[in-house]
Amino acid sequence: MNEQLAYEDAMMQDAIRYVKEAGRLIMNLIHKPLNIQEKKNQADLVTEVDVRSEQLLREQIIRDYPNHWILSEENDGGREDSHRALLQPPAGYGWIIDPIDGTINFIHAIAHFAISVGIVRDGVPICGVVYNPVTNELYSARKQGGAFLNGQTIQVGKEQELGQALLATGFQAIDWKPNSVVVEQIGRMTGVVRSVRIMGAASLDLCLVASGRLTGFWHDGLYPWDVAAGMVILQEAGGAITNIEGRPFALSDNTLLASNATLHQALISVLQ
Ligand code: 2AM
Ligand code: CA
Ligand code: CA
Ligand code: CA
Repeated sequence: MNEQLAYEDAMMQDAIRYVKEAGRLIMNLIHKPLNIQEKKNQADLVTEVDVRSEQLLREQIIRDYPNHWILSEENDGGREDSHRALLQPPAGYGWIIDPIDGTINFIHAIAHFAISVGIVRDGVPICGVVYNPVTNELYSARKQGGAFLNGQTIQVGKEQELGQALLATGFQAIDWKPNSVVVEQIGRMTGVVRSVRIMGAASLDLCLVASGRLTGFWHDGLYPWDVAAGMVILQEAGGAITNIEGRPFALSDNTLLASNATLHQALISVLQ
């Protein structure tokens, strides 16, 4: 193993330790009364647990990697340019963190939320770790190193027909409002694919595609911390990820389609 690979492998092992640590914190607090605050609207919520999970992750990274930059939802999400912050990403290594992805599920005690930690080198996501502390499912991947669920190799599904496809989507995260374009897209999918789910945690939804349980996932208006980790896991599992026009997905993109690759073009045709 060359020096850079060994360094990045060590970072990924550290990321796994950090998310497990944050998972323990979340599980210790899950049954306590939650202090819930609205951010931009009634669907944009943050709890004390999100904030404490993020603090714990940031402290560990700053201690072990003081020269790396960090982008995290509760720290940076209020910034006007937070969604576009990665148009010109800083050079070197950076960590992109969602301390609880699926906060609404967490608040409603639905076991579909995760801690998501992506590692970026010169703007390119190279490692991803996504951990669901309730089910104890840990997804991880390093570029060209394969994708894993609790240490076992995972791969995208083999569906070749839209009629066999199970998809997930979610509501536009930025400027959440009723009757968004996704309602119309779901309408077009109905009767074409097997079914459509709205699970509510983008990082995990990408991992469900990576592990072959979902065939595809599309979503508008996500932020870098929703996607940075999951996209590496998906790609390493053989999946495709683009924007809705079919161009390679960038963290600053406003639209996203992830799939088992086989049905990618067919899904773009239905969505466009
Ligand atoms: P979050 O739980 O970390 O906020 C739901 O479809 C997905 O969109 C989740 O991954 C959710 O992440 C994300 N999302 C990001 N910003 C959001 C917002 N303002 N309102 C609702 N969901 C948001
Ligand atoms: Ca949020
Ligand atoms: Ca999120
Ligand atoms: Ca979050």
